[in-house]
Amino acid sequence: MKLLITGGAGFIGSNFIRYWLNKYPDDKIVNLDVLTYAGNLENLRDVEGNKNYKFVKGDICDADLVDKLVKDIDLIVHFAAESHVDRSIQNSEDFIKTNVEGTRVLLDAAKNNGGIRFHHISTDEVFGALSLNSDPFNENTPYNPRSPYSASKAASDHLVRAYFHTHKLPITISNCTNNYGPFQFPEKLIPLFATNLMEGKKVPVYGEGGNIRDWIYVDDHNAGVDAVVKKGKIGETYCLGGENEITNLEITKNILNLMGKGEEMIEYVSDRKGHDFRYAMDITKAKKELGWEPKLKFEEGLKKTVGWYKNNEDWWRKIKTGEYMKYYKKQYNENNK
Ligand code: NAD
Ligand code: TDX
Repeated sequence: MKLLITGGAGFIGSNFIRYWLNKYPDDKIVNLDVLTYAGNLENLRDVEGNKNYKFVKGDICDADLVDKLVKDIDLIVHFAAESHVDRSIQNSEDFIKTNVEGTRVLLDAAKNNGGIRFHHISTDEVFGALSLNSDPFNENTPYNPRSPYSASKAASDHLVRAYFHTHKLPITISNCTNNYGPFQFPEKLIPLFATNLMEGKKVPVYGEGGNIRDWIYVDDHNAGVDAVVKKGKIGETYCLGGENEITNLEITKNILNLMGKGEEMIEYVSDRKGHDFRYAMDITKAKKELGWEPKLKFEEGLKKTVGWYKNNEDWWRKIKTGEYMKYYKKQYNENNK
């Protein structure tokens, strides 16, 4: 099987490529990534020599390029997105371009080339925000996105379903909760806090730190996507999650603990605008229909992840100083001479 992975140089996409090539070593992967600030080829250094792996630098909004690339593809797994809520609050333009228009371009290429199997990676945030006592989201929860990021992801989910109903495109969608693990860009809570502490900086907790997220280890998410792709019903959506709700303040204390630091390193800062209070996912459908469930306990996963950031200072320091942008442009040009 030959797969087109979009956004494979980012956090989840790069972990997914590694996961897939390990599990299905005979499959071929083309990774299409434009290398925004979040795309980093160092995330894939260990697979770049694999004969079944090919990187293409390009934009998912480039219809001609995408149309050419999908010609001999059996499965598209679409990760590429602008993914950071805070950035979408500052400026939503790229979120609409990549998340909505980019998804439209990919869907048209899949449709115009014989109806290629298409899996769309989405998020729990499309469902809105929960209060403390409400039931977790499930596949039937009405959409109610509240940030420009989640609104753009919701729009893309609707488009994907529309291509199924209108054009019979063989699609599936997975909506997952907050991922954590190696190679996550240090703007997101867990890597930002771990790396700040290694730099001797404080950790900025928004508001009072009472907001709740459901965290899943990235390879548990990837196993879920694998299960949907192999066993999911065409046209269906599957909710994936870690069954692991925790407040931001509890996570912060866990990270401080793992780093041997005290609570004086917490800095309470202004709250995120429109900050969703709680996300949680009911994953009964994925468990029953796919036989999938998250495996790694959060305590263990967090320890492993913080340990990874401790052991990979070179990776995140180059990102935090901006050096990685120069380095990777140079490396890319050299590889493609
Ligand atoms: P990320 O920001 O780490 O990576 C995104 C990747 O997409 C980068 O490599 C970037 O260069 C690439 N990209 C962006 N715009 C592009 C374009 N126009 N053309 C080609 N490539 C482009 O994101 P992530 O955290 O790995 O998230 C991946 C996907 O999973 C996204 O669709 C996101 O919405 C979804 N998701 C993320 C989480 C999470 O907790 N991180 C949870 C649920 C769903
Ligand atoms: O500095 C911070 N301080 C803080 O208190 C940051 C960066 C975050 N937070 C809070 C905001 C959230 O309640 O921590 C929580 C997690 O924040 P993020 O790591 O930015 O993730 P979140 O906004 O929950 O969105 C993530 O999960 C769903 C991903 O970034 C999305 O791409 C995914 O769809």
